[in-house]
Amino acid sequence: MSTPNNIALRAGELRDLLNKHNHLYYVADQPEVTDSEYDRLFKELTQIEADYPTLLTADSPTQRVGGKALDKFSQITHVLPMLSLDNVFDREELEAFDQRVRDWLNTADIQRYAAEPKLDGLAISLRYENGILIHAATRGDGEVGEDVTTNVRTISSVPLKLQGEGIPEVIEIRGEIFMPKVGFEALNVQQIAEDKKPFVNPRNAAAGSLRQLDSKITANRPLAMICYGLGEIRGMAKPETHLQAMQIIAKWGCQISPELQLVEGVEACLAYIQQIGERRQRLPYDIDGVVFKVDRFELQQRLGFVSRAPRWAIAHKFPAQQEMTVIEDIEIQVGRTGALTPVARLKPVFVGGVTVSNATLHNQDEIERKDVRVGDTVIVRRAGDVIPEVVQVVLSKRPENTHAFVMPTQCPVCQSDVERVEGNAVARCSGGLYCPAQRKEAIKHFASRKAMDVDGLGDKLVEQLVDEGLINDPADLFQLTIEPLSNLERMGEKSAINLVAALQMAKQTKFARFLYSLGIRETGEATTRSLASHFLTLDALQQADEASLIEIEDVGPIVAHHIVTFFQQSHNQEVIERLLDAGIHWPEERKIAADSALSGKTIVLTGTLEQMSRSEAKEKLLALGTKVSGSVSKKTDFVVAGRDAGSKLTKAEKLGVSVVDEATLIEWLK
Ligand code: D41
Repeated sequence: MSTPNNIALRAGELRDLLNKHNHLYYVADQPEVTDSEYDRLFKELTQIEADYPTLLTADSPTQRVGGKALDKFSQITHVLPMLSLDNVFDREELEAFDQRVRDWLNTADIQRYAAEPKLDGLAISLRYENGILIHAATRGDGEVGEDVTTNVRTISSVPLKLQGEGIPEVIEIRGEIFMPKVGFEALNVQQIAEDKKPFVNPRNAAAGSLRQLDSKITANRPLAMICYGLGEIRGMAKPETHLQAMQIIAKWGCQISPELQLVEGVEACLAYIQQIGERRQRLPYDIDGVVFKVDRFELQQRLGFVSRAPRWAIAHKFPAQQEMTVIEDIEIQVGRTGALTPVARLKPVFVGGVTVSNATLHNQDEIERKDVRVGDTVIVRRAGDVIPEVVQVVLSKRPENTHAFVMPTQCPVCQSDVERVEGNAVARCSGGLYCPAQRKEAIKHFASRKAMDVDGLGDKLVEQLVDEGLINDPADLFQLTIEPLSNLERMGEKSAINLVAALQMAKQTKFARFLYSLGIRETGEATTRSLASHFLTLDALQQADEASLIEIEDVGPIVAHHIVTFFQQSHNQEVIERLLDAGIHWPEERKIAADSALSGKTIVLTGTLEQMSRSEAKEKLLALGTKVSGSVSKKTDFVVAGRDAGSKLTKAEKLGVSVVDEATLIEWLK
């Protein structure tokens, strides 16, 4: 049956009207119709869509009520990674950030920043194609997030369709989903009335609401979104500044921060922090700091990012919050590398929005310095998402008969000797992988999200698997079968099947992730990524010596030593072999820009560059596949000589090495 034209037209008209009123009500805060008028239009559209299902579209406001419940969220790979933000906590660190920006750009000019409060919620990316919201994804690990589209569609301040002029073919709009304070209070009143557990803070409530598989539940939660950035853009010229970009998306109907403002120079940044700090309690949402972004996109582009955090943005967090409580016990945790960490068990206390019952005491030196004892009343501090720590003991409240704490000389888990290297604060269990605690931590790390990302294999389950003797190392995971798994406590056949399937899925990975998952000491995400893109294959890396490892970005002698030692150990070799035999694989790594004309050339930068800093030039040259060296030799292909170049230029001329000027360098980089 074909749909009458006039009805299709009316449906379109109703959608546009309802979307407009929705925006006026939730984003602009200037309603033009009464609630009952809105409801009447809404009912009319619902009826049309029920009668003519082909007229139902993705941007229909009727889709805001939630849809069918999901089994699980599927994954979405971000076309452009969602970056993270570095933090600073005081004036000095903020000045250092501003200085780094200016050094990199090689300018003395006062920098202009876009400033806004840092909302305490969840980062989300919205993808609009021809103005229609196609999907919404969580940040996840920055590369891959979860598809929460049906849930996000229920959020009133998220436009289902962008309105107005110049809407591009594709645009990704990024922002924070949060729960306003008022909504949070109301939700908790309701939770308590329904005999359900209240949420600890608005952030948890927002996260819990967004991760509902049943979007009908999300639809009833008071969530909102404020946009702060862009991802992929197609079919539109990128605006020149962040502020312009935000003004454009605001015109299309997106909510942007009402506090968004330009500030010039560090003093103005500090004044902004002060101003927002004073109004913090009265803002309708929780914030945990202020974000500053270099306003000009061209400069953002030049600044680039280091291991997922842009050089052009910074979060200034508000000072940590502190509370007083009592230490009930001090326990020792054994980490992945055997490090023993004393942890204070606290009388639970509410600090900075969450209840804290543990705080790290770091190590023996720290305990001695602060003289922390069981029974002491202490001040606990929690800054942002950092692990809570004990700041100081309130000596006037110390009870009688307390004892100074001493670190054990035997590992509390495996009884191996505890070793402490001269000059190193960390005490370590010498048991290595004999120690069940270290084994457990190694496997947890292996399965964790940034590593092999085994869905459903959480910390508790790893502990259970090791305790039950089902696994001893990461490679054992891939030998697990459904039968023994389903017999575990709190595990059914369905979860067992899911786990085996998730392990199967995890076998397809990336080289850098695989390296990260091995848990080589002191090698984090950034280092393993550099290792992967430098060595390209596992064989090449395993054969590398310390001298060649030190050549790599952010690898120093200590890390190089850890890497070599790791691959020398026969136990590690054996586990790696079994992992590969189990079918772990990754796509071949490719050298970046292997085909550029400069690829493989050795270049030396000398003298002062006018248009950029040497660090910026170096990074860009490296990206073209060149080697950038610090000294001139016969092997040097080019010397780039800036102003006042000295001995390196003389040497180049003596050796007959080609010398180019900054203008040529800029040509190359284009
Ligand atoms: O309000 C926020 N939480 C906020 C987060 C913000 N106002 N701006 C942000 N800007 C960025 C960049 C600079 C990467 C576009 C952010 C975040 N990122 C962010 N949130 C979570 C991870 C990163």
